[in-house]
Amino acid sequence: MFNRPGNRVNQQLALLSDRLSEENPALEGIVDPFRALDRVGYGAGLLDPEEDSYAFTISWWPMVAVLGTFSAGKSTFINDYIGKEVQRSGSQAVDDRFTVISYGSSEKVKELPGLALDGDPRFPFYRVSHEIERLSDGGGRTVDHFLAMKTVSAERLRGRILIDSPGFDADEQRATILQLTDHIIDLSDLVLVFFDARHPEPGAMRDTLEHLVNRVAARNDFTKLVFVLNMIDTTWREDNLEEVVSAWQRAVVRQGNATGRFYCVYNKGAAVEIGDDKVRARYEQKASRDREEIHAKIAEISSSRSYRIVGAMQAIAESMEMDARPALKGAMARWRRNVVRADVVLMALVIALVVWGAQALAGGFAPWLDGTMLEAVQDRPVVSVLAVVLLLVVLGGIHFLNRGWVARRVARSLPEESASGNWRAAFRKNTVFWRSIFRKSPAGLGRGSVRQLHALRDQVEGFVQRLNNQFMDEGAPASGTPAGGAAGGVAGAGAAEPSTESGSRETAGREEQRGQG
Ligand SMILES: Nc1nc2c(ncn2[C@@H]2O[C@H](COP(=O)(O)OP(=O)(O)OP(=O)(O)O)[C@@H](O)[C@H]2O)c(=O)[nH]1
Ligand SMILES: [Mg+2]
Repeated sequence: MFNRPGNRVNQQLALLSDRLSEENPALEGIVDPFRALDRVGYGAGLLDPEEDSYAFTISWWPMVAVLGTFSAGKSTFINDYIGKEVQRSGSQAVDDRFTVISYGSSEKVKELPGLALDGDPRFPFYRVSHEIERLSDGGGRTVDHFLAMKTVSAERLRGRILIDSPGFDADEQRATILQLTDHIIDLSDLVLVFFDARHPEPGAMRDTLEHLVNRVAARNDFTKLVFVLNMIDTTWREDNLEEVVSAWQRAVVRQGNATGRFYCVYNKGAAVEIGDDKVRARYEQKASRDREEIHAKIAEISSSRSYRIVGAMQAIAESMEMDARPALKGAMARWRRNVVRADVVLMALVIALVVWGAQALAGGFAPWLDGTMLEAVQDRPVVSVLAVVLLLVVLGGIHFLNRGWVARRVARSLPEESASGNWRAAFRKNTVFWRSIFRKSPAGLGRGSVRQLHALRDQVEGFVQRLNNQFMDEGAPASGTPAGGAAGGVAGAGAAEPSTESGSRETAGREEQRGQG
């Protein structure tokens, strides 16, 4: 009602705002334009104010997933990157679930159950538990079996999420883990696939290659794939790094991926002692150069994600005006045409029936024409009025039944989920019984709303400027290089954001709301 979000939605947006001010201040102010966009969506019936916000259809925090074979040093790499012992590491298989690591204000690592992720629209795991329950191989497993969350105060976690994963082994893995892996690859901006230089032969990494490499290759997402051969220190005695690397690259390429980047690194703290000074210098140089490039890639995704959020907001506003509005108008026209047609046919039938009944009652048309029946009618005013009222009720009833039938048929052709929201619910809002079938403009999407959408899009332009300034000011400090692809981020604005599992958007309104503003 009144185009305001429900309490829960309101709180979640406030939370989002808070987190942005802490981690990505350049984007903090964009929550208000999102709220304004939501108001138009609520008014049009495209969004359910109790459940939805356009802000929830976006993954706000860029995500880096670290996947790969068992004990390949994934957790060690993550700890080193963050600069804190966030994850346990060990020579045995350690991780059996995905750990989502994000920024928190506490210096100590805080562990939260996976459920914490599920209810939080800041994360791309929002509402993932329904999905997990559906997928999980019986036994009533919950989201906590598959996902954990850790937060800690670390500069490199500001404004981004890292995901550590269990070692990849398709045979062993439950279907749910595999599905989650797919989900995570979909949502991630960058996927680091770790391999172990101790076992670079194709057999040892078969599952990883088949599942991870193939899957991503099949989705044309190559650019976000980074292949990392870790623990190269272990090859120092043979000093055959080139051989190991090329065998590994061949195996990856054979799996259908020739476009991902390849890096070779090792972790100094965990490495074996490299006994030869020359070899050590060479290895160190290679590893530190590659490590820096990986870190730069991680830094880059934050800026491009920021641009994509701004772009997504513009894309939503545009889709409301250019897609939803014309589609609703078209649906309303079809509804109107078919209701009128059905009305004419059915009402003609009823009237024909009445005429036939009248002449049958009088024994032909003559008594009606010469006035004898009219006198008889005038003698019985109550009955006559009742008859007329009855006729009107029947005709009215037919009209409203037609409206309902036709509306249901037309509604079925409209999607419930789209970038601009639930078109079906928005259409239903236009067909409630008190709205005339002759209205042309969709409820809540009149000229006033369109002007508002334009104003919002203009306002968002300002954010692009602000982001440019921010990333230019930042240069390439701890957080890395500014986005080379910044402009590309904006240009790619139309590209659909991976949407979170948004629940069904049921019809929002019985309230008629014209374009507010
Ligand atoms: N030689 C060497 N050992 C490493 C390196 N990185 C990690 N290790 C060791 O390898 C073992 C496994 O490391 P983890 O970081 O736990 O590996 P992981 O990929 O997270 O393992 P899972 O979570 O069990 O799949 C640990 O004993 C680490 O100390 C490296 O660069 N060189
Ligand atoms: Mg691990």
